[in-house]
Amino acid sequence: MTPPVTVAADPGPFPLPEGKVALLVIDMQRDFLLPGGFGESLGNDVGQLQRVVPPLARVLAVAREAGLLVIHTREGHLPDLSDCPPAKLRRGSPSQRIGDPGPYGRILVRGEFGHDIIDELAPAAGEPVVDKPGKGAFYATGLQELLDDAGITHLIVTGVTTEVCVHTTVREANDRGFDCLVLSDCVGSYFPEFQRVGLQMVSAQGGIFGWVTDSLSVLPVLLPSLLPPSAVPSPV
Ligand code: TIU
Repeated sequence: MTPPVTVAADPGPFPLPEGKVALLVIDMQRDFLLPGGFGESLGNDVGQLQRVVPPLARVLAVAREAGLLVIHTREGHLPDLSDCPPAKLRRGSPSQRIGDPGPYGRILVRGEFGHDIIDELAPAAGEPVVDKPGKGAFYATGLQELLDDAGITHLIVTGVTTEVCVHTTVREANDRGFDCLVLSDCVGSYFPEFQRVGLQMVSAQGGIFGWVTDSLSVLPVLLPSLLPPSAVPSPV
């Protein structure tokens, strides 16, 4: 059996075993990325998240071409908010709360325009979209079963925000035995400091709950045809 290909990462090479790797795209929703949405109502600079879109769109295209399972997630709630804990509803002092009417429909409510994924990263036909009421993608969802049924053991993790839903999901995945590779330029935070430290937290202590690399490192491994000709081993 040939060993799996690996991606250079921090703190060490991350294996991509054939047929066992999925791309997870976390919460790339209008409510978090567009001006006027939930993210901005919390007082955040949504421009900080926009920079994730071009590299993530490239990774998404290559992952599809390479035949990886692509899974999208969306944070949000039922229209009656029965799945939203009162503590989450009350939290902070946003100008608009979950369920309030906003420029893109009711904020973080399933079925509303703002709850859906941005056009640039729209799920392709057949790609699972996991709706989650929490920050982590495993809590109160079918993600674990979906991954187990597909034989997935390794996750390439992207999306927003680095220190909230990406961190929570990677920690949940790690506790469930999945190996996670976070792509630094394909995850985003409203706070540059949290982005930097959040990524360090993942791979510190010998990869305490994951690995970190960037899209330029992973793309040619996913699709060897993207390697420059000089890097392709010549046949013997
Ligand atoms: N506020 C913030 O940074 N994030 C969230 O509320 N949700 C996600 O990270 N998706």
